[in-house]
Amino acid sequence: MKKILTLCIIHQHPKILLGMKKRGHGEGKWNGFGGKVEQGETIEEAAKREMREESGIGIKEMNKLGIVEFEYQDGSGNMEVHIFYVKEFKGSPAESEEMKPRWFDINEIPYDLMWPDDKYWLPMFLKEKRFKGKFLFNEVNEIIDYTLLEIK
Ligand code: 8OG
Repeated sequence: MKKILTLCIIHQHPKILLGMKKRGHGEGKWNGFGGKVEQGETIEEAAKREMREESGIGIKEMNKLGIVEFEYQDGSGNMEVHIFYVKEFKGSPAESEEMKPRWFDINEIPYDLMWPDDKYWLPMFLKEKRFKGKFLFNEVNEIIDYTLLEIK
C-alpha cells in the first residue's frame, strides 16, 4: 500500500525554512516539515498538524504545488508526498524533538545534505510552478530513474 505524506516549505524571499531531521527516516538531512497523513485527517490538515508539531509554526496560507511519488527497489513500500508552498504563517520556528529549524538563502540550499530528488524539483517549487514527479531509488538511496513534469 502507498503511504501518503506531507511536506511543507516556507518561502520568505530570499530564504526558505528547512529543518535538520534529528531522528527516524531521513535522519541528518535538511528537509521541509511534514509526515504521514493519519486516518480521519485530510492531507491539508495533516500538513498543518505536522508543521506545528515539528516547528511550532501555524500555517495561515499554503498552496499545494507538487505531488511526488517514491518507489524503492527493495520493495519497502511506495510513498506519495504532497508538497505545499507556505506563504503566510504565524509564530517563529522552534526546535522540536524531531527537527532543528534554520533559514537558508535560496542561493545556499544544502542540496548535498538533502534527499537526492530535491535538487530536481525544488528549483521548480521556488518559482511557484506546479509539478508531478516519480523517483525510483535503489537499495543505497540513489536515484536510478525519474520523471518530473511541470503542470500548467
Ligand atoms: O513521518 P516521517 O518523518 O517519516 O516523514 C518523512 C518526511 O520526509 C515527510 O515530510 C516526507 C518527507 N520525505 C520523504 N522522502 C522525501 C524525499 O525524497 N525528499 C523530500 N524532500 N522529502 C521526503 O519521505
